[in-house]
Amino acid sequence: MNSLPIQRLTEKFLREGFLLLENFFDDRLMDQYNGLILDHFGESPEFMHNKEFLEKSSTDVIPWFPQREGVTEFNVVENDQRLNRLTDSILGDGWYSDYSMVMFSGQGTKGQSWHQDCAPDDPCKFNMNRLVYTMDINADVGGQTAVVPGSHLRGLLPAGKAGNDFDDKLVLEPKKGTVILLHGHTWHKVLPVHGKYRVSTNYRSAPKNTPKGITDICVYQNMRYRFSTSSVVEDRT
Ligand SMILES: O=C(O)CCC(=O)C(=O)O
Ligand SMILES: [Fe+2]
Repeated sequence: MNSLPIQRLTEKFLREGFLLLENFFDDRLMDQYNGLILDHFGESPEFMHNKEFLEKSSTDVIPWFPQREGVTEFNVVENDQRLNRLTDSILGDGWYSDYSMVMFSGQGTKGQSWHQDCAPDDPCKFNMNRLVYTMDINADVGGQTAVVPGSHLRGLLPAGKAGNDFDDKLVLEPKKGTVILLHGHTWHKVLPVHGKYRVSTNYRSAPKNTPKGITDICVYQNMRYRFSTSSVVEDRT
C-alpha cells in the first residue's frame, strides 16, 4: 500500500471505531517478524496471566514485549511513515505509543471474550490499538477478530455472562501484512484458535494527555479487571 487516502480513512475510523487495511506491510517483513515470534515462544509457552483471570475473562493469550528486550526489528513498524501519518490524523499531534506487544495463542485456546480495552467513562479518553498480522487468520485457523462497528460510540459494553454475542458483529479475517486500527472503546473479541497457533502484534497508541495506564482496567461483560494488580475491580454479573 503506497499512498493512503488519509482523510477518508480517518473519517471511517471515527465513524466505525476500527479500520482494516490489507497489504499494508510486505511479506518479507512479516515473515521476519513471524520467525522472531516463533523463536521466542518456542513450542509450548507458559501462561503469564493468573488462573482466575484466564477463567473469568475467557482470555488465552501470552504477551511478549520484544522492543523491551532490544529486538530492534520491531522498530520498523513503529517507524513506518504511512502508519504514523495516519495515526497523526486520527489521534492528533502529540500522540504517544507504548512498547509493541506480541500476543500469542496456542492451538485449542479460547481467544478473547468481548471486551473494551479501556472503560468509556470519558468518551474522549481512549487508546488505539495498531494491530499487525504476520500470518493469515481465517475460519480454518480460527482466531478471527470480531468487532461491533460503531460500538465505540455506544458507551459501556453491556453487562452479562461472558460469551453472550452481538447480532451486529463483524468478523474480520486479517491476512499476513494486514493492519487493523481499533478504538479502545470498540466492543471486540478474538474467536477460538483451531490452527497450530495465532499471533498478532500490537503497537498501542493514545492521544496526547491520555493517562499512561489507560488500558490497565479492561471491561469484560462479566467484570472490570485491573492487570497491574491482577484483580477483579468490579463484578458485572
Ligand atoms: O489480536 C487481536 O486481533 C485483537 C487483540 C485485542 O483484543 C487487543 O489487542 O486489544
Ligand atoms: Fe482488546
